[in-house]
Amino acid sequence: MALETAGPLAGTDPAAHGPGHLTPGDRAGLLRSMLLMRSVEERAMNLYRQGKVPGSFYDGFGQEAVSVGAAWALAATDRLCILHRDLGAHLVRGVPPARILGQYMGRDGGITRGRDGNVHFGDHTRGCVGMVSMLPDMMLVATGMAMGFKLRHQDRVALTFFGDGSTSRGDFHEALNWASVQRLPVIFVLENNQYAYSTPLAAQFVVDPIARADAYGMPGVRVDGNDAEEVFEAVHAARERALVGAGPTLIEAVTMRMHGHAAHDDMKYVPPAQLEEWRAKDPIDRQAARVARDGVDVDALREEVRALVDAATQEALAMPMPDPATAHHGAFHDPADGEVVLADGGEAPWSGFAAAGGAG
Ligand SMILES: Cc1ncc(C[n+]2csc(CCOP(=O)(O)OP(=O)(O)O)c2C)c(N)n1
Repeated sequence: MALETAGPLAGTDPAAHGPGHLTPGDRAGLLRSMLLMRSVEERAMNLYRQGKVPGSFYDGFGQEAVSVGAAWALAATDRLCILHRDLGAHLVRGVPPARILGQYMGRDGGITRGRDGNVHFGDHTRGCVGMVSMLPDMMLVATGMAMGFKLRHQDRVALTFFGDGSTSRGDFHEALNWASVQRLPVIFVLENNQYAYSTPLAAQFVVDPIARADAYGMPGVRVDGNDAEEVFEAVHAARERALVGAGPTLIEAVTMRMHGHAAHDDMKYVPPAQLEEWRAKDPIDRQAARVARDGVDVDALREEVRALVDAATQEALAMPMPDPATAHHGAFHDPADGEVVLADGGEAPWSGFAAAGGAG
């Protein structure tokens, strides 16, 4: 099957969608985005080990289905707060892998042009809001954006990812409460990957966060976070709900952090049996099996992604370091820049699914 089926027009014919909403092209596109995420992150880890990535390196190995499945359900005009395990969302929005690798290496061609290292970035021309380090402040940012959409009577939603560790902070409760009181079009995607750095769930909370959704008067939906299609369906339903003014949804995607917190963490605190159990539920293997049944040549897809990341790596390595004389450029918004306009007239290389529903 041709990869173009994952392009912007693939989902624009509502008749092409089955009861599960996704076309075969979408399903292959989900796999391709997950492969791309894993491949870019594996390459970045190699670059880190070669001393080319300053600081540490954070990845989402094993969690690819969450960011890819969620981002796939959004329209071009929606906004996302993307965190440190969610590279797939940047890729679904069409951020070129070379710019991401350049970002990790602090190059001038990276998203922040060398102003910030690794995961604190977002290409706002593609609706991606760069994260700040303090967790989970982005829940409040997403809530604020949703408030703006509501006040302007716009048919748009905001989505934010956050981790299980974030649920112990006050911002989590403030965001859920305000979003619910105001019936805001915001989707909260909790990425429950079993650990917050070295803290296991049992030491994090007594009541599962999904039960707290009830306390704030919004639906709480738990999904298999290693199943991109299940994540997609949950976010799609939450988006439909948000657009009719019914308010926010809390989605808990249950998954596993298969690597350490960052490259410097050997995660000795994780029992090997737990890792083995989750390795058997790898989200990419699962989607690959499905897509192969649809008749897609998965090996060719893997090869295409590998070649793309090879080329992106060379492109990123050729990027110069930023000129120190420009360090202050872009520190403040310049009104002369005008309003942010979506790249490519608002198109991005995802399914276009949300537009197909007429809600985008
Ligand atoms: C308020 C705050 N405290 C501590 C940190 C340092 N820190 C960064 S990531 C992290 C773990 C977060 O765990 P979780 O929210 O479960 O997300 P995960 O890393 O597992 O995806 C910590 C403690 C931070 N960034 N912000």
